[in-house]
Amino acid sequence: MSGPLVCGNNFRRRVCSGEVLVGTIVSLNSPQVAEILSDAGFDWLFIDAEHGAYDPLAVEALIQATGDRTPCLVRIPVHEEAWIEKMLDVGASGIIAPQVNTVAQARQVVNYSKYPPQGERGVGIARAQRYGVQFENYLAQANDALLTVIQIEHKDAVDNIRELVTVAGVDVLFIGPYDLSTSLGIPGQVDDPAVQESIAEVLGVCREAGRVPGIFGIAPDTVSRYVEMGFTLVGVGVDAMFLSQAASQALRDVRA
Ligand code: 3PY
Ligand code: MG
Repeated sequence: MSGPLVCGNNFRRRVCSGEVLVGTIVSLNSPQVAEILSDAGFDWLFIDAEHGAYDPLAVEALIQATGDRTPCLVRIPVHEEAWIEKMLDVGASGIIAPQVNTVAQARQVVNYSKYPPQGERGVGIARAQRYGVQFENYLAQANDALLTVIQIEHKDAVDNIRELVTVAGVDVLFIGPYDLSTSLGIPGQVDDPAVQESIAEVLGVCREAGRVPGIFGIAPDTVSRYVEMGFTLVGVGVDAMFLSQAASQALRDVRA
């Protein structure tokens, strides 16, 4: 059968080898925007079905728009079996589970993300296996090829970080600085020392444990600093903000 499998792009191996990979958040329900971001050369796209107004078909259209050139990780809105398997079935290269604060939550996310024997992911005909045409191939490689990312974005997760890094099947511990700041009672103040100390602590524990640390930032400078600190799977900016900032700047420049 011609054509590569969606999950056969070795993205997980690149992530797990500690390569610095730069993505951006897709929040708009526009295949054209996803295509533009893919063409811009991002290493991966962070499709945000937690905050973005997406149903599964919308996510499928975004992934199709990238032509499977750019790996897409989908942030699920809830840690539910149905969301996890649907997102993997429409062709995500992995899932990002928000607000994972306990080992039990992390294990549940892994369980729904992996076919037996590693987990209990359900099986159905879907785009990810070219609608059944590559069914056996896909089943044979999915556990190895798809990423499972958990978000560390609550002070409880920071408190539990030494246990969270031990959970088998979790590939990346990805910090959400904004929710972390909220859980510390200082919403949005991501540069506050309390937030930055938690970020440094999570990074230190990930490195000791040999786990891949990820993080998101809005400004390129911030994300460059995170890369210098040692984060490797990073997200910079949000599609809607790129549009609004560039549009406002163009208008200001002409009016000036
Ligand atoms: C946050 O900062 O809370 C995020 O989830 C960004 O990924
Ligand atoms: Mg968050």
